[in-house]
Parts: sequence; structure tokens; C-alpha cells
Amino acid sequence: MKFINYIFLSIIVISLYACNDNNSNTDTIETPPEPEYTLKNIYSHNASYFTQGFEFVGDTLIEGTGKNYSSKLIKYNCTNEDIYAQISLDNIYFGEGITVFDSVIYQLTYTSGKCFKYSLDSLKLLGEFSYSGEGWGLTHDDQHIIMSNGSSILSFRDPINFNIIKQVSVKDSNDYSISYLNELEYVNDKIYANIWQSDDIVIIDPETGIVEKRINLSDLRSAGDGTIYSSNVLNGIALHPNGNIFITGKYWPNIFEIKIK
Ligand SMILES: [Ca+2]
Repeated sequence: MKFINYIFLSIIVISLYACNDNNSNTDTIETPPEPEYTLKNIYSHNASYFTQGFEFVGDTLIEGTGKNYSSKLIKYNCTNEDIYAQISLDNIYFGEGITVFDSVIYQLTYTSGKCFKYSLDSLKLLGEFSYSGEGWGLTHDDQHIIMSNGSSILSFRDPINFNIIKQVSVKDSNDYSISYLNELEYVNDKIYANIWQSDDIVIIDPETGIVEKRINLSDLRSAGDGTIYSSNVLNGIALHPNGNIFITGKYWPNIFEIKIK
């Protein structure tokens, strides 16, 4: 009899525990955090492009691609992929970041220490600059060409002679350096930078170098109509005149138009 009472008591205790557990689950259910961006549109992107630089001039997308033997500079309409003009770099060059300043396109090379200048209109080569170290990403403010080199340092250069005017060290609010700054975009007085080999974009105060926000865009990998392999890193950030940001990556089959909140 005692044994039966013990079983009965145990059932009650377990039932009470289950009720409490359910209640505690109800109490701890939290609403998921608000997404930091909304996906507005998805466009096709040529999946043979090893994207290195990405910038709009009006509605026209300028894209620089990399790899020896296949580096290009392309001007096109991203809504229908109509190509307005394109050139191939000499096989010895590995193209990197691009930006457009005063109707001139600047295109870095990875390890050749050369930045090429082209006419925005015709993509005619206008000249070149030399620099030390590696070339990664480019963008510009209203006075400077801003360049990353894979470290935590951003260099602000003179558009006329490419001399360094100032440098900013990028760090988080705890003073830890943020390295592997890659593709860049100047957006509303901030610098957006992709962190190489991550799906993160950091938003940097250009005066202090402090990262004010970090946004993870890994959900975009499953949002398109093709496969984005994990090795194909995010590497294209372009501000459209409508205020939205266009994102793509190396060999990505899609471009994603997002609105960051
Ligand atoms: Ca860009």
C-alpha cells in the first residue's frame, strides 16, 4: 500500500512540476529582437564575378572584380544586367576595391601597389598611383578617397595624388581593434565596412574610428534563388540614391537590396 501511495504522490509531484514548467516557459517567452534590416528586393548577379568593389553612380552600378586572369571593371544596370561598358585588367593584376570621385573611377590592386584611374564615362585608363602594402576596399567622402588594407587602419587619401592625409584606427567601444576591414561604403557620414570572411558589416564613425553598430547579414545567404557557398564571402556594399543598400558577395548569384533600420 505504501508503495502505491508513493507512486500516487510521485505522479502528483511530476504533474505539478510539469505545470510549473509550462508556466515558467510562458513567463520567459520573449518576443524575438527586431531585425536590423528589411529585404526590399532581390536581383540577379553574375555568379562569375569575384566581387571586390561595388558602388552606384545614379542608377548605374560600378563593380570591380578580382583574381589574376579574370579581374574586370564593369558598368551595368543591376535590374536587368545590361552592361554599359567593361574592361579586363591585365592578367598580372588582381583587382580590388573601387570608388568614383569627380567622374573618375579608382580601382585598387591586391598586392601590386597600384591604383588605376579610369574615366567614368568610357572606362578609358587615365593613369595610376602607387602605394605601399596591400589594397583591399575603397570608398570616398567629399574630400578623400578612403582605403582599407586588411588591417584595422583606414587611410584617407588625397584624390589628386593619392597621398595619405590622415589615418583612423578602427576599434570597438572596448578599445579592441577591428581588423580585416574590407569592402567599404560611405553612408550618411558613416563608413560601412564588411569584415572579411564574415557576414558582418560594421558602421564606423569616420572621426573617431569607433564602431557604432555591427549588423549580421547571414540570413541573406538563404534568401536568394541560388546557392551561396559559405566560402563565397560577402564583399559588396553599395548605397543606392533611394537610400537603400545593395549587398552582394564573391560569386554570389544575387544582389540584395536592403533597408537598414
Ligand atoms: Ca562599396
